[in-house]
Amino acid sequence: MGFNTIAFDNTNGIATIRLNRPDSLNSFTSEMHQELREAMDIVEADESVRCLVITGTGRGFCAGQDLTERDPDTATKMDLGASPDTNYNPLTRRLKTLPIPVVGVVNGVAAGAGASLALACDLVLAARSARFIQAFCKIGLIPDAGGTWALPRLVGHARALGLAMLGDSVSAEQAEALGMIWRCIDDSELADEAAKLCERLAVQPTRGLGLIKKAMNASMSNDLDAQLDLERDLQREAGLTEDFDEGVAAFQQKRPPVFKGR
Ligand code: T3D
Repeated sequence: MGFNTIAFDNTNGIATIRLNRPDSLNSFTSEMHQELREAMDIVEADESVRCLVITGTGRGFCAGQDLTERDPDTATKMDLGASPDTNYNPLTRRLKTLPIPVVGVVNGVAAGAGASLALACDLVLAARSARFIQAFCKIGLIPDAGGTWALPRLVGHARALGLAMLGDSVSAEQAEALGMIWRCIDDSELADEAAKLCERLAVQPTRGLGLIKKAMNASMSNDLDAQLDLERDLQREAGLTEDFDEGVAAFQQKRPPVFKGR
């Protein structure tokens, strides 16, 4: 695939987007956003993809917006609302609504919108040496790309405010303890553990996992009645999948199920 700022792979039901600007810790440029849109188009159009991985090359996961694309001296102020509108928000929305599991493999520092990108993933594995930094406050900005939505929901209001207002570095171990990520893994084991996790996810009942994701995300804003109604509707949908039939048949026949993601 002819990308300059990312690497894209699609093998055995697992698509991988690797941010690939290691010299600037994989910070986001306009070009990278364009390439991410193209990669997401491929993922969304390909029904054989049953798990998406987002990771980074080198010692960083992603250091947020590439600040060399911003001019502090410009007399005409840039509209910084346009950047989320065009680039960050669509990406976050696409990751949150993608009906397959999205695994963030945080290989190194995740700062600013890079931290928000990690938190927009469904399951996050981080190398023990990785760090999460809400760097926005250090340059007078606010957490974007869904950061102010994800953080309080993951770690609670008080911690979210502390992290966002101070911009302190949170180790992967602390992130796991805070409930910000799924697991912190020794650096030397990250690639293997991530591969194992994704291989496992890619043979699960994909449509069921997509519906679980939809229900969990909706629960963030639904009241109990609305959520119960949604569970009913999604269960109805899950019950119509081939994988549900296969799961029940395999249970009754005392054999391992073979799910096709349909
Ligand atoms: O503008 C909009 O579109 C609005 C939306 C904004 C969303 C945002 O993400 S705002 C937040 C932007 N990000 C930051 O403020 C983080 C800036 N980076 C850092 O604070 C540090 O680099 C880190 C804490 C992430 C890592 O520190 P460290 O010491 O491990 O590495 P380093 O030496 O600072 O960085 C290594 C290289 O990457 C360095 O380049 P050099 O000197 O070797 O040529 C550094 O300049 C470059 N780099 C790191 N982050 C960025 C970057 N280059 C451009 N933009 C970056 N964000």
